[in-house]
Amino acid sequence: MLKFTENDVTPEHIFFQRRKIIQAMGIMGAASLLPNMASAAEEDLRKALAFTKDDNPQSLALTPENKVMGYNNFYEFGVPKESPAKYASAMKTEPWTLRIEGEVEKPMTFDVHQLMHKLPLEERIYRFRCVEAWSMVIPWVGFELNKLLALVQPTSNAKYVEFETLYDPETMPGQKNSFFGGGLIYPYVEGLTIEEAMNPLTLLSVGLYGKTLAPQNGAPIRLVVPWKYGFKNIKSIVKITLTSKQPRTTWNHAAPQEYGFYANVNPNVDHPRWSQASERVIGSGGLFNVKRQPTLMFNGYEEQVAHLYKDLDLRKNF
Ligand SMILES: Nc1nc2c(c(=O)[nH]1)N[C@H]1C(S)=C(S)[C@@H](COP(=O)(O)O)O[C@H]1N2
Ligand SMILES: [Mo]
Repeated sequence: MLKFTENDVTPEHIFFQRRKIIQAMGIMGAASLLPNMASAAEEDLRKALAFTKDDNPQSLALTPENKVMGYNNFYEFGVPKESPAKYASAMKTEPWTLRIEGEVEKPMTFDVHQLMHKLPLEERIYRFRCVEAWSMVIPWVGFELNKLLALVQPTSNAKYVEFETLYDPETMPGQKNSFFGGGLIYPYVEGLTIEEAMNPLTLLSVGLYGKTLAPQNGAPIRLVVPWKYGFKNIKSIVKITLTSKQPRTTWNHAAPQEYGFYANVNPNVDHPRWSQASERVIGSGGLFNVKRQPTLMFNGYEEQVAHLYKDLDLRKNF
């Protein structure tokens, strides 16, 4: 997103086709730089979860699981869309603790695997819209963030919620090598207002397609805010801090004129370098006819979230 990379302009069908050709030729590409990290990547070590099903009342067409797990942004594991699936299995996701502190009555440290059994899990089938103008529909499994925040009891000074990804350059090559990591500053950080964090749509996800998250999707726990651009959906979270001031966020810091704090999906406010009026539907069509569809205001969640922004100029606060 920061640099105008090939990924910004490669349509998915070309991407998947090219990957097949590269695989067929037996060329490892960048993997040869990291010989011991690629081998376990194809194995599915995900565990089945117990959860309440989403009836999918709008009959959203799900993005195929292999696309959800094979076309990713997780710059800690490289910028190309296929890199996270290759390298993220090096990340140690067990044990995993999640620390919650700051403007709360009861700062706590949770063992995430215990947490997954403590809070009832539900499936949420949500539209997902990346700022790069592609979209998916993903059956997440998780719990509402507000349920977790209730346990730590935010104080009246809590106006924002800050999230932080694991920092471990030994297993996250993008944190060690700035070129590999897309030039971002790590750890990756994100933030929401307290009202956004408390909204019932806002999910902490621990799974998708009925199983625990694959590392490339942000195992063991990541944020899902379906009315915002994908980069707000921070992965592999180790710390949540409630604050009185608006936190710094990774993409806003990298390119403030292109990526705002709010990052609400909005077809009427274009990215400086491309239109946001429509989107490419990942996994749709055949090789040469990937479907484009109009982008919806707040990604289709206007009814649930528009009230949060009634006093805000969405053009200025993009
Ligand atoms: N830590 C971290 N979280 C991240 C990113 C990242 O590079 N690092 N990329 C973001 C972007 S740009 C998108 S579109 C989504 C992609 O999530 P997915 O790969 O599970 O579809 O993750 C978001 N969360
Ligand atoms: Mo994204």
